[in-house]
Amino acid sequence: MSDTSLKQILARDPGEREFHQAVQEIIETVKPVLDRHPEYHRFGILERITEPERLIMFRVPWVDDEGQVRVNRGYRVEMNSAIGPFKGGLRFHPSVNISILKFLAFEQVFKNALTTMPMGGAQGGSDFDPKGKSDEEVMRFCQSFMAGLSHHIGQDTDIPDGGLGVGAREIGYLFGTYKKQRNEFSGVLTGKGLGWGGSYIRPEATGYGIVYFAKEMLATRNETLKGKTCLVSGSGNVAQHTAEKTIDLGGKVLTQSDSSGYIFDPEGIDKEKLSFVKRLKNIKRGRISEYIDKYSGAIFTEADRTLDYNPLWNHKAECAFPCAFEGEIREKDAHNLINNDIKLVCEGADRPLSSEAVRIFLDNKILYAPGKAANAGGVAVSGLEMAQNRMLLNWSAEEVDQRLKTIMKNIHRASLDAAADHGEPGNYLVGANIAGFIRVVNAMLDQGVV
Ligand code: NDP
Ligand code: 2IT
Repeated sequence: MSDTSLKQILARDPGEREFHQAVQEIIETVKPVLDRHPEYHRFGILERITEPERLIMFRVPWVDDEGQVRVNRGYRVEMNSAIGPFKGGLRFHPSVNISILKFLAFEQVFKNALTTMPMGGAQGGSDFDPKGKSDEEVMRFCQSFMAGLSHHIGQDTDIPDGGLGVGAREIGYLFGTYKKQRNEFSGVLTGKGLGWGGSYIRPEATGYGIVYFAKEMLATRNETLKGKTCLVSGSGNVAQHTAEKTIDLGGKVLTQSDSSGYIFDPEGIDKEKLSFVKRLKNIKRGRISEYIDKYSGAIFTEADRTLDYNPLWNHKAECAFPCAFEGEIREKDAHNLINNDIKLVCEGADRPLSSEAVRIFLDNKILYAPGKAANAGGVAVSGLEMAQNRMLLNWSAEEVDQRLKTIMKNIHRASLDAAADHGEPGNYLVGANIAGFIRVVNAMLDQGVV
């Protein structure tokens, strides 16, 4: 692809910063593949793969507890269905817009391809902020959101799941509305409750998978997580289960955070303390600062958005797992981590590192994994949930966990092999992008210009 056509792709949607960054990264890293395959250019692969197959946008009106009418926006970006029906999460957060969802959906295409399961890529969501809303408000919002979305999805068409701001509670309300509207009990959503079609280990899968991936990375240097100090950001689904599996494997977790700040516990967050965090965030829906009221040895530091670094990443540790939000490790954070002798940086969230931070870790030969490889365990177990729904049965937790371990091992191997094959040994970013890209592109070529 020439620079001119990249410019043309980007110029079509000016201002879509997040999407442009994701496209540019893929195009740069898959260049060795493009050079080997001139037919990709002839069949317009890059022009097609960067254009959503369908983009749905709808009004989401709902009534708050004071009787006021509120209006949010709902979206679903159906990016690519070359290898299977559209599949990917939903995000409810005030920052949600088309650019962010196009970036997430674009990443999802390659992430899902890495699992080798038949799942295309999509992402959706709303600019609704669940924080501070009552359960009833969240329910009314979810019902209206699904009323707008239900006619565009289905178990053979598009299967959403949760994501940032969308957990078990929201999936329950969304599923209830879909079932009522369509008169159909199907596997249209994943992340369902265990008693009504959900899979064991789906809530844990993203975090557990991240740690299984990190374990594989460390093994390439004959190391393990045992005794390693670890910084984990976030305190939601991904952060909690990343911390849990790290503790299981003998690591020492020092931090958790939310949008208001972070806690540092020099003695380590053990299983009991983590149960407190889970209750605090999942049931009480409280703030992470409340941790220090219970565990006085820990310190809380309030978030300061005027800083160009995050002090969470300035503690000495061997492993870093950013599991909260995009762009949370910037250039200065990367330097701070390296000055503190970091060994491994494994992305739990979707693109939590700035491009500069990625470059710094790669230049310094730090073990670095991109989210699309490391956090693919979540969507992989969603795929297993779909398989179980089709068979009308439930595998045991042990069976799902075993399959998850194998999938993460395979993604790790495929990323390393693709990196080595294309002259970048040990570069998981290049390897994951190429391995995912090749699978999707081969399917697109087989299916003609559609
Ligand atoms: P949750 O909503 O469960 O948790 C999100 C966490 O991030 C919360 O602790 C939240 O704090 C914190 N957070 C939100 N915004 C900011 C911010 N601006 N600065 C700092 N912290 C912030 O979401 P998940 O754990 O599910 O998702 C986390 C990341 O992982 C996202 O990037 C998501 O796309 C990605 N992901 C999720 C998967 C899943 O299966 N759930 C699968 C793969 C990727 P607060 O409580 O204050 O809002
Ligand atoms: O970003 C992600 O991979 C998810 N939010 C999970 C998607 C899914 O369909 O399980």
